Amino acid sequence: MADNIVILGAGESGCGAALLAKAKGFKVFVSDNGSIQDLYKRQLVEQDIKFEEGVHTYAIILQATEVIKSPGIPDQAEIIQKCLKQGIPVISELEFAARYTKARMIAVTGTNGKTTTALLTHHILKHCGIRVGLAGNIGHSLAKQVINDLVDYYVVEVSSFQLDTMFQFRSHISILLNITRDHLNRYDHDFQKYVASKFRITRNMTGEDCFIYFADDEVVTSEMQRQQLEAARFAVSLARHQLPGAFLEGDKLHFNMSTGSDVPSMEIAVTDIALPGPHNMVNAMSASLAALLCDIPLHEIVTALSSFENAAHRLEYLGVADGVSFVNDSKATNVDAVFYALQSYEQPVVWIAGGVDKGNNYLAIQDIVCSKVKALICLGVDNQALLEAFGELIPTCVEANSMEMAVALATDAASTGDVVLLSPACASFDLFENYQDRGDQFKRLVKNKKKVNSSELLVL
Ligand code: UMA
Repeated sequence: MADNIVILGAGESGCGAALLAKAKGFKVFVSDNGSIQDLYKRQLVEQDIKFEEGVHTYAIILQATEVIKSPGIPDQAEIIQKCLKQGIPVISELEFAARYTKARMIAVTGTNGKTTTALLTHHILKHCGIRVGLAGNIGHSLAKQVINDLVDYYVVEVSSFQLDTMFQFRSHISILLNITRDHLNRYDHDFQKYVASKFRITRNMTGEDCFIYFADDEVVTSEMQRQQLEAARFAVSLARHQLPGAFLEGDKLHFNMSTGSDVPSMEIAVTDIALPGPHNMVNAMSASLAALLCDIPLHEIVTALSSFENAAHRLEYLGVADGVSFVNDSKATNVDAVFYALQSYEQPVVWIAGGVDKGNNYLAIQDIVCSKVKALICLGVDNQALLEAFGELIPTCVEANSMEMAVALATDAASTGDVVLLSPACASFDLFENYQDRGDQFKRLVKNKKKVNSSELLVL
């Protein structure tokens, strides 16, 4: 076993890994080439863990018997390449943490929807009295939780960055929601490499484990044909009935846990689910299948689904002002997320979009934009790509260079019954600190809108 652990990056994952490594008696050194947040610095000092910041001292790092890398550090980083060249294993915090728990793992990945699905799965299990932790990309270190290890299950949201350095990690239930183009700068702009990264979620699964996947995603299903999957498969579909699995038909979700078509399906009404849009039906079916596989009775799942509150900035309903609904979807930083958002509304949409374009292909959402969007407010420093894609197609296209201006223009463009949707398709770093800041500014402005009758606003 490795005895000299070096941790690269002292954010949530690195700090958690350091605390666990220390608790397990390893010699630990943490190196961060930026500045370490006070919160994390305090935790390291309290546990007497040695660290450096503002630099990676190669002479110390290359003494490691094992390196735990934060997901934000790319494999191509010089320090990682040097470690690998010297034969030092480089693993993720999740890989390290999983060695020290006997709890069952429910791992959730996908390009979009993984946070909602992880939250939903965790909510259902918790609602039913199961001892369950929530960890991973969602923002909570798994390693930190494993120190006391007080639960029987962990729901772990896993990003491709984390999967890339996971080798022995075995999940008992894996959920793969979808795979679309994202983060390709970390994958040599090779989509297949990103697909392979996502499929690492099935690595080490045995015949006793269960793989829940979105069967309508052709990227997922064609890769499944190339992979040797031991785990039992559960299909989720909006279009077809496949056994075993879940599918949407009319206003009901149907669940069949066996391959026998003579067994009547279990049903949940769409109206029992506190989330809008077909993509959320996929999330709800996936989370419910995971819960059924944990032997949770259907009626308990229904109660939990109806009481679920999603995280902020994800199709977050802000309420109605002057007959117009406002929705904050600031987390939508790619075109697929916008597609899902637009799919969720029947009413005409005033769409606020824009920011730092990560190479978006707007053609992919042209049809749905044309059918739903009556006005586009381009919010960004450089709105060229959006204007080129939609300038000729949408009746009203205007530019804004602040959230204040965007909300004012959107309000002017909207009529009673419309939805004003902030769903940017872009990163936020041109005008905002991050997507949370962008969403919070939007929420604040909607709340403060002078013409708003404040009693009409539901959540702010
Ligand atoms: N750093 C170095 N050397 C480098 C580069 C960075 O030391 O060469 C340091 C930075 O100075 C910083 C630290 O590494 O202090 C940051 O590491 P990190 O970015 O991995 O941050 P963590 O706080 O550990 O957060 C990570 C995930 N971050 C990323 O994947 C970029 C968090 O996901 C996750 O919540 C957390 O671990 C706990 O598991 C965030 C994310 O943006 C939310 N994820 C991406 C996404 O959802 O699209 C994948």
